[in-house]
Order: sequence, then structure tokens, then C-alpha cells
Amino acid sequence: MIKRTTLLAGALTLACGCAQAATPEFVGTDAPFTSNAIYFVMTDRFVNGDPSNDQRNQGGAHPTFDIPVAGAPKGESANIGYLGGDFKGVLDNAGYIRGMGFGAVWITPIVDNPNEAFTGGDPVSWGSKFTDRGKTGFHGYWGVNFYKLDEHLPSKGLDFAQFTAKMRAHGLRTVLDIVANHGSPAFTMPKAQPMFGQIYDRDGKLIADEQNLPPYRLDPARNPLHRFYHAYDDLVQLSNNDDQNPAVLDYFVGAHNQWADQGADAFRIDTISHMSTAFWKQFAARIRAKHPGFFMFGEAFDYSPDNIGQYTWPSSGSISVLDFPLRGRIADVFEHRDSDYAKLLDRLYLTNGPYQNPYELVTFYDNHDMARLDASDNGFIDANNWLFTARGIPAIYYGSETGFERGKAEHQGNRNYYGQQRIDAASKSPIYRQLKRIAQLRENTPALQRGLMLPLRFAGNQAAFYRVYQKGDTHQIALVLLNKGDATAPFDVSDYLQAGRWQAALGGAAIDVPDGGHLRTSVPAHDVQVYLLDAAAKRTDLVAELTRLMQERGHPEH
Ligand SMILES: [Ca+2]
Ligand SMILES: [Ca+2]
Ligand SMILES: [Ca+2]
Repeated sequence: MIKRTTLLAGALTLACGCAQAATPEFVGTDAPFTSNAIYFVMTDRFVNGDPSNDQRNQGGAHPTFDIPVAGAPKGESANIGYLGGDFKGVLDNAGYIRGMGFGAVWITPIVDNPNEAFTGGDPVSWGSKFTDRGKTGFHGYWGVNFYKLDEHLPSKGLDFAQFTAKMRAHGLRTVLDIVANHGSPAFTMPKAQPMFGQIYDRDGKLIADEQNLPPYRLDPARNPLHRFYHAYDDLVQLSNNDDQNPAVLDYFVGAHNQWADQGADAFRIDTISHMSTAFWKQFAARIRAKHPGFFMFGEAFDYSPDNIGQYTWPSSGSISVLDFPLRGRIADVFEHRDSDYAKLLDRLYLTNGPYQNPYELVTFYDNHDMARLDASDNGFIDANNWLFTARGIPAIYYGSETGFERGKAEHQGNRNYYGQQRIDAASKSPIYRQLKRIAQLRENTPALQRGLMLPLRFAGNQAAFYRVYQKGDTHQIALVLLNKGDATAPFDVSDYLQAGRWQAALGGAAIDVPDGGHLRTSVPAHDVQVYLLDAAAKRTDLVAELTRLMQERGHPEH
């Protein structure tokens, strides 16, 4: 980008005191975290970097290591036991992740989970959903002591604080997945199992215990160990933390502040919609009182923009969300060859939408709780080209860089072990190569990270839009041209097109555009081109559109 010489201009502005001399600010968001693209790993399923913490003999009669799901078709597999992945496996591959163009790694919850396989609930069968019998806490979402690391994760010299520090030395921030809604499976066990349904404090003292009772049989009035929980169920057999109880808020603020103190850079908040916005408002305020500006995004597993938008508002704690509504359309568009880019347009909500700031949403096409994207290599390439140029913070689920287990749901291979061998061979995948190219471009292009988005054309296999970031010394206009068709597509852009020399950011010749001129080019099949003009927006109709986008960017909360 071009750095303006601002000293003289600044001095003149000050000297004359005239506000109109200042260049207007055009930004989608300034939240520093939004510069990063996120790579999401289920730590246990990524890489086993240290076999000494595998706990292979854990669990006694209910062992926890390596439990294949029965009934797999030939050549397929799934597993509900621990498979050995740990902090060291992530850290060992920090260079791999960073080299792809990611600035942050989201890891599954790190807190202590039960040390046996669960014996209640419904049996896990091939492809089943909401079934937990025989399953372990390999995923981390069954917290028992939220102040304590689970024993499968750290290594000697690599506790969480050391992990985050070493990741940062590689240029990677840590997004910690946190839970406050629930603990572990808490009832339906044939015989009560240790840790299940219990919560321990930072000193290791038992403070809550469902005692294998169905929620309606809890007696919070008389039994202090029941007061942590609602006397009604929420998600499967999980304990249901009482968001009205101040002790619950204190406990989770304390625990998660501890992990932020140890270097977590952002939180992904599990099951945010299963607790009240009043809880989250207080939670966010108390985290940010200690860690100003701390970035958080929640999982409200809901495809309705109006339902999930409320979590982003200041009245709910200004917590961003995973962009499920857009995700639904992304799957529609990139899983099908004859789809229309226009389907994406009305889920962007660039003006007067339901979100406090649509540019801060975390965008994705799949994760551990749904079937992985069911697309061809070209479908993945097209999806990534979209995700890393459109508004939002892209989050890629581990393995998607090679199309790993595509189309597979949980208990069908979605969460399978990836491993060092696949990582070492990833560069053979065209998905990986094209992802790296577009992710690295986003990493070096403020307009693609945080710029306002001005759509030009979304039709059939082509999309064209501007991203504009104009603040301080950075003045950047990006023109993004996407082609998901099987043939080279011509593009002819003139709307809002500012005169100047547009650089081809992904290679190719620069294009000189005269006043009132056109930018004519072509984009190969399943490819993207980005033209960059490092200049302040001057063209009158462009400035007017950007001013409108800026003014109408947020939700008009009252
Ligand atoms: Ca291990
Ligand atoms: Ca454990
Ligand atoms: Ca709940």
C-alpha cells in the first residue's frame, strides 16, 4: 500500500481548522482482531505432538482412548475416544498454519473433562446426532473444572500460558473456545460416574453436583450442590448452569479471565443462545474490564439473522457471532455447480441489518457440529476465494485445506484425526495452494480484512465488489472479481470506478483507468482477481456510496 506523506497535510488541516480538509474515514471495522483469519482445530484431532500425555490407560472399566464408532461403511471411520492431539501438535505446526495466511488459531476448550467414557444418554451409532453414550470429552466441551487444564493437552514446559506465548512468537493469536452454559453429562447414567455432572472450583473443591438426578429432581433450596444448575434440562444430558445465579457468573468470569491472563487473545463462546443476554452483558463487561477491547464471538446455532443479531448489540455485551445465516447460503452456492452468486447478497446485511457490525462476524462454511462442506476441489477453491475477500473474519475448519472428510457429519468422520502426514502432504492439494494464495493476500490487504464492502454485480457464476479501507495513512480500494464457472469469464467494470493505475494483486498487468473509463479483464475458471488502487476515494458517486455504507453499517439499536 502507499503511505501518504501526512505531516504537511496534517499541519495544514490543523492550521486552517477546517473539518472538510480531512479525508473521510471509510472502514468496515477497526477491531484489531478482525485482521486475522482463523484456523480452527479440534486439538485432540489435529496432531499428537507428545505421546506422553495421551493417558492411554485412562478410564478403568470405561476407557477413554481410541474408541471407533461401530457400523462404519468400508473405508470410512469415526472415533469418540481421545486420539492424542495436544498443544505440542498445534505448536509444532504453527509455521504451517501461519504460512497458509492465518493470523489466529481457534482451539477447542482446554478445561478438565471427565476421565471416563460416558455411560448414559443414547448410544452413538454411525452418523447419529445428539448421542453421547460411550463418548469421551476429547472435544473439551464437557467441563468439570474450568480453572484447570485437561491432562491430555499440556506437555513439560508447555502449559497454556507457554503455549500462547510460543504461538505469538510465530505470529499466531489464540482463540479459546469457552463454555459457560453447561458442564458435563449429568444424568441417565446406570450408576453415577466420577466427575460427570460435577463442577470444581479453582482450589479443587466440589461446588456443584447433579448427582445423576434428572434436572426436575434437583432441590436447590435445600441442597447447596444443586444451586449451580437450573432444575430443567437444556441440551441432551448436560448440566444446565443457572445464569440467574451470581455464583455461576462469578465462577465463569474468574475462570475465563484466568485464561485471558494466560494469553488467550479472543474467545469463541459455545452455546451462547442457551443463556440469557443479561448474563452475557455482565460477563463481557467483566472480561473487558480486565482485558479492554477483548474480542469475543458466540455460537448461536441458528440460521435466522434476527435471532442471532441481538447478541452483537451493546445491550447484550457487544459479542460478535458466527455467521450461520451466510453459512447456509455459502453451502448452497458452493456445493452446487449451477448456483447463483446472488444467493449470498441478501445475507450480507451491509446496511441497516440485524448486526451491530456485519464486518465483525466470523464467516465459515462448516465446522465440527455440522456436515463438512460437500463440494468438489473447485467448490472449495471458490468458497475460499469468496470467504477471504468478502466481509467478515474467515474461519476454516482444520483439514478443509485439503477437502478432508468432505460432506461428513459428526459420527461419520467429521472430527477424524488429521495428523502430521496429511499436513506434510497438504501442498499437493490444489485447494491448499489456492487457499494459501488468497489467505496471504487478505493478510497483506487491509481493504480485504476490514474495508467497507460495496457490491457491484452478483449473478450466476460471477461476483464483483469493492472493498474500501480509508483511515490514517492507509487508503486502499480493492476491486474483487470472482468466477466460479468452468470457463474463463470476461469482466467489464465501470460503476464507481475511480481513475488511476489499478495493480493486479495476484499477478498480471496493472490496468490504467482514465476518468470515466472501464476496467476490462478476464478471470480464469474457478479463480479470483483482485485489483488494488492505493488512493483516497475521490470520485463523487463512490464517495457518496461509501458515506452511505458507513452511516448505515450498524444496527440502529434503540
Ligand atoms: Ca498426546
Ligand atoms: Ca480429564
Ligand atoms: Ca442453558
